[in-house]
Amino acid sequence: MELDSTPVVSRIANLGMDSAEVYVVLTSQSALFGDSSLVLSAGEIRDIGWGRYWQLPPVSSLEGDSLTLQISLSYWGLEPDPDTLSEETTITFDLRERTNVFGAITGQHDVSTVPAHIDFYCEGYPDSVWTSVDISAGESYTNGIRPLLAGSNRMVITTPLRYMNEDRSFVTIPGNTDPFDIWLTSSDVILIDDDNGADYQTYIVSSLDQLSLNTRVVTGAPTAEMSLAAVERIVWMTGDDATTTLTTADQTLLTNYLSAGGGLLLTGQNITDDPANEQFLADVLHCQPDRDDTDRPRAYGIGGLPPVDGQFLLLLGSQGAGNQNSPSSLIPLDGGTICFLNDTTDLEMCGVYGVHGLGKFIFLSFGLEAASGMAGSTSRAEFLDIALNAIATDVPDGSPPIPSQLYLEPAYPNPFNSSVEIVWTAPIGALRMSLEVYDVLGRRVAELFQGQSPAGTHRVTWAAADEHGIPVSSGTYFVRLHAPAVTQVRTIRLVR
Ligand SMILES: [Ca+2]
Ligand SMILES: [Ca+2]
Ligand SMILES: [Ca+2]
Repeated sequence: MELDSTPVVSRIANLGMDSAEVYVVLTSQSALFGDSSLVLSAGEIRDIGWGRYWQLPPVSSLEGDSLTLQISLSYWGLEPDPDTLSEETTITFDLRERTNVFGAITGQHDVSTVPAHIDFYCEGYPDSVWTSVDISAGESYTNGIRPLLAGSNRMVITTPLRYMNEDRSFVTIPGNTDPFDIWLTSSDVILIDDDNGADYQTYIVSSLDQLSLNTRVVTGAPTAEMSLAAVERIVWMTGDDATTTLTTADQTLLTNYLSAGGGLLLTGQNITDDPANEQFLADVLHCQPDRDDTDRPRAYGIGGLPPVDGQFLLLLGSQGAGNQNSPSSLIPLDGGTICFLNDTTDLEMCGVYGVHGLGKFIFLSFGLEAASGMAGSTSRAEFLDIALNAIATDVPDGSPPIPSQLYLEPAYPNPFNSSVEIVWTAPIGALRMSLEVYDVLGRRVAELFQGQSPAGTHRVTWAAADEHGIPVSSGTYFVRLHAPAVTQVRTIRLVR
């Protein structure tokens, strides 16, 4: 019996001037071996199993353009043949092959590059960061120190709060330098999920989603490093937390944010109850504490006031968080205008709005997450729509118009059974581009388009066959649109 003569694929991962990290992966499983694993040796013996990477000891003293390794493969068979089989395999690496990415990250607020942190995850290492980079304004990046493995990789981009974070899959091709140019989407609203670990933010998120707003959720209070500069609107919720609603650092951050022209909707049933918040409430939100628990789960918007006119929030019911054990009341001070009462006859007040510096705020001494929208009351989404418009300010952001861009649409259907439609749009002005399909090992499977794309929307169907017309097997593939300074990838899955 003989071993499959080509059971290994190998990769150079970290190629320095005189050393290299070499990875080997077993990929072609002969029926002969069933579920068993091979043992692979190059100085040491390691059981690596099918489809898994194995890192050889670092190779040093590289010379020339190639590196040749002798690898012996051994198999201890139990079935059908109990004998040990072995075979020598030679792998030659082209040391000129390395996989790099470079690029820039821009967003509509900034003419220059956006400062962003990128974590790269490599195929075979989906759970640990392969390499990271911080891209500062005006810089691009080439990861020459730790090239990525060729294959299906992923980049997670953490951006300033004014943008949405991004999580993208992309394909790197051995020997290529792959460009990325990422255009970030602005966040419409920042939700500060400061409910001390509870899940009440889900009620607010679902309502913001109904309004089709790009919501960036920050878990816990923002750190000093998270720049609120040019963030237009914040919803800050403290849930039923009673001990750490707003820290001194939070108060400073909110004060500076409002002074600079931000818009704030602050909501929480115990914010006024903490004596540590009293000075902040008086100086910035123009109110003072009243009772810590009114026992009235309702809020009536005062007629004629733009932020709340005619609204009635019911803080009971299964469509809300059901967490209002202690809605508080407050008393407005100079500069604060009352906007919510918790009863139609009583005059206990539970909402105030006003300005501080250049900014606008609405403060609710109850939890908006509990507003259920039931029994004819105003829904959370309706209230948020009105409130967020009321606190919107004109933050100057110098936005240039969004340029027309090449765009690869999500594939449909996906997963697909026999064929999939790929759609892209191209801006005015002929662009030379390619549209190709790659497998998870980074091998090109099919070319769908090559040349100058006319402006407009274009469609092409891929019938799940390779360049020789031979059907490809089930699995994950990547559609890659590539043009100067543009690379976009869509993941598709073939299920036969
Ligand atoms: Ca939470
Ligand atoms: Ca807090
Ligand atoms: Ca309270």
